[in-house]
Amino acid sequence: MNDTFTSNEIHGGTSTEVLKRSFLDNLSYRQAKFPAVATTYDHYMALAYTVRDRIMQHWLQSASTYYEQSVRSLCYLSAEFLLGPHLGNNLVNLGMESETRQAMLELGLDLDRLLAEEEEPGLGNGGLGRLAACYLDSLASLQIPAIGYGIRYEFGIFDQELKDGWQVERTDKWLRYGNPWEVARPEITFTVGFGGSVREQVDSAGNYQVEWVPDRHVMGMAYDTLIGGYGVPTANLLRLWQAQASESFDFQLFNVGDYQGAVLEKIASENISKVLYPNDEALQGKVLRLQQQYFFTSCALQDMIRIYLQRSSQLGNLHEKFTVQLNDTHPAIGVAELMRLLIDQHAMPWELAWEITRRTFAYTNHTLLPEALERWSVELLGRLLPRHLQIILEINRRHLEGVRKRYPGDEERASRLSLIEEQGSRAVRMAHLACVGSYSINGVAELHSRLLRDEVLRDFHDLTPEKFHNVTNGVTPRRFMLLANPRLSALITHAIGDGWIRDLDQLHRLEPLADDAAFRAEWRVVKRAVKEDLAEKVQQRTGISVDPESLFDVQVKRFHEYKRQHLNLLHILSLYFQIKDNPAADVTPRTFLFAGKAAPGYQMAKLIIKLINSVGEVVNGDSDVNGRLRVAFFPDFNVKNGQWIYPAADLSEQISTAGKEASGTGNMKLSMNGALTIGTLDGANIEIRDHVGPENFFCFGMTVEEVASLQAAGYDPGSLVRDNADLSRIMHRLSDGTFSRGDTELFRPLVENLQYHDPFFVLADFSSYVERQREVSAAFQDREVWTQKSILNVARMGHFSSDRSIRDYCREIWQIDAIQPNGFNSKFKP
Ligand code: GL7
Repeated sequence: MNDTFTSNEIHGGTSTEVLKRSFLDNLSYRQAKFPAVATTYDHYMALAYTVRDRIMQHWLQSASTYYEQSVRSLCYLSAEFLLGPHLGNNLVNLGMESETRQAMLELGLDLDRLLAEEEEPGLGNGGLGRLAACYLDSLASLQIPAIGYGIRYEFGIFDQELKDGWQVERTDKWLRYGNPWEVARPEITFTVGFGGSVREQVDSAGNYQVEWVPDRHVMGMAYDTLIGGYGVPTANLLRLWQAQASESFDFQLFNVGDYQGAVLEKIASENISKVLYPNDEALQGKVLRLQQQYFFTSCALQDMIRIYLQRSSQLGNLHEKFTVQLNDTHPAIGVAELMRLLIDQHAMPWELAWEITRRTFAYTNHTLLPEALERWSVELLGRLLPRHLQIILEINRRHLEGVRKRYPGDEERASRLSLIEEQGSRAVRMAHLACVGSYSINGVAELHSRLLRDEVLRDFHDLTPEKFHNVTNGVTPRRFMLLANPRLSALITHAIGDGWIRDLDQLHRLEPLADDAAFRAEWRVVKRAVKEDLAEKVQQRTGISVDPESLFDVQVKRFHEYKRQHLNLLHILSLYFQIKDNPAADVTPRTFLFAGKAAPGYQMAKLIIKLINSVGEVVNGDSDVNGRLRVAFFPDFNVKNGQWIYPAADLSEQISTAGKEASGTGNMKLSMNGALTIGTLDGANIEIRDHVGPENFFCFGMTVEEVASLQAAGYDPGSLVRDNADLSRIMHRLSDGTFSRGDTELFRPLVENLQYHDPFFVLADFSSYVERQREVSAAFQDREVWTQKSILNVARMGHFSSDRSIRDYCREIWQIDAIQPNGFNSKFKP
């Protein structure tokens, strides 16, 4: 082996020879193993370090350029980053997958086996956290200076197992064997206070001063993960904070001899970054959650100020160098924290601090569900963060003063606009704090932004219409096409070149090929192959064998009643009873694939998972069905498993009640991989349909307006059951033990909920859904036409790249430009 590599080559080269050498060095000197005893995991670690070094070069170059040019940067504050495995993605972004595969091969190793070793960092629940990860990819790929700030949860989203058809949660010990992608930064540590009291005094010069004396301090230590862009020499930082006990506090207790007290205190402090709350779109209102939010937000803001002060001596222009995007209200306490830092720590007058604060933050709302709009009780917030409560009340006083000046006598409006909810026990409305304390407010799809303007945040829209924007979500084509679906990507690149990977609108060039029979045949070969791959996985994970020739009908997402997995089930049951009535009926063979986690405390969602498995047991085993319908639940849906599933879908189920799904992003991942959508006019479905064309999209169900008028008129789901023979039989059979081994109680809560309440209008949309599904079945029989539609879906999905979303944010909101790292010498030309 060549032994004359320079340091630059050892850490940055991408030839097969240099990769082998770097890998072996890392195996020895970082992993401390000699080849004879090294395990597959050691090999994975050595390769991960090898790859990380390559990104490190890009990061050092990017960071020094940002520093020299004192650029304007984005800080993306998010309680969740659902990253997914790094290794494969980094190889793709660095363009070194084939050299790496070859290098491993020459060392007798199989790259795919090493890839399978990685524990994915599941630091998020679902769409919101995964969106943050897609945005990091696009920010780096578009060369936008940015830092992601969040929490280094020791335990991420739980692993899901199934026992007797029920979800069982297992702790996600993702850090157990170490994390080669992060760099610990003990030198970047900040103190965060909690509790205590606020002392007010007038100093000798007559200035009024406020001092917050917390009764507890926690340290936040930085862990950095490098995020490299695709095909560019740019890398940005994801900086996650880990909670640690503060030593000074230890010492106090040790000194008075309370050893045990000190240790307990240490444990309590470190609990802050221990575990991700597994609830998506529902509040628990737990004090630990507020501690997490304040903890990472405070660390992030302190870090921004530290970075800013490296280049400047006064904070008056902070908002020119940094803009902070709040990913939902989870970091909204940052508005009060920045005020506190500027006023109490940097002696700034209120008016100037407020000017800077308001010009620093921008707020994205991600949900309309009332139970997900964060409210913290004034009592709890005041106990944990007394100084912040004081600041929030003062912000509110000034805000309401302005409101009353503008709308004299309109006290109802003032109370609606207040940061404090006064009904019941008093609570701080975090969305209101975010609206008042920011220069921009945006929704995540056109419909969602409209509903924010017209309903949820209507009074704020009246007050400051210029703040409102829409930025429709997007997903990264690097992870969700190139990495997840290499076969389809190769076919596309062969047809139109590889420009689409950075400029997804170029997929339009596939359009004429939809009419090319030979291309359609190749498209089907690819789809068939990825369906075979998935069928094998399904067999391994569930024991259920599925036919790759059947229509793969896929609903993968978190379990929630508004997402209506149970509507999908009702359709399955309708088909099943149709076969039972007439076993010779002509049905299009389908594989119904479900995957997704339910919040551990969400009983109804867990019961729906159980029902899917119970229906699967009966349907899959019924000889009348004879394999024409298969129902499978793929356990532990996460990014890794998603990458298997998205490419193989024929039909994408996006069937939420209109007005409930803010955007959805799985809808984009599936359509980009050639699935046709059956969907409601909800969230981004509407824009997807507009782009791919209504003739290539199966739309059904009530509109937002229709839902609202049905609700207003008085909705009676029971009458729908009585009037529809199909539906009454299904409801009856769900209760008579057919799917519960004779147990007539098991599914009663679900059946009764639908029959007597049906808060998400499942039964109201049932007929329309079943009718559309009939068209889907018919359409799938004509494979040529179906393939044409599949190609047109992909060709017209360019708009839903997260690159487009990030460009929108940069142009309309952040006003940030791309920066080329200077002086770089590698295959990446700056
Ligand atoms: C969500 C929305 O439910 C989802 O529709 C959206 O695509 C996503 C990203 O904007 O944000 N809001 C939310 O609280 N969660 C989401 O996934 C958990």
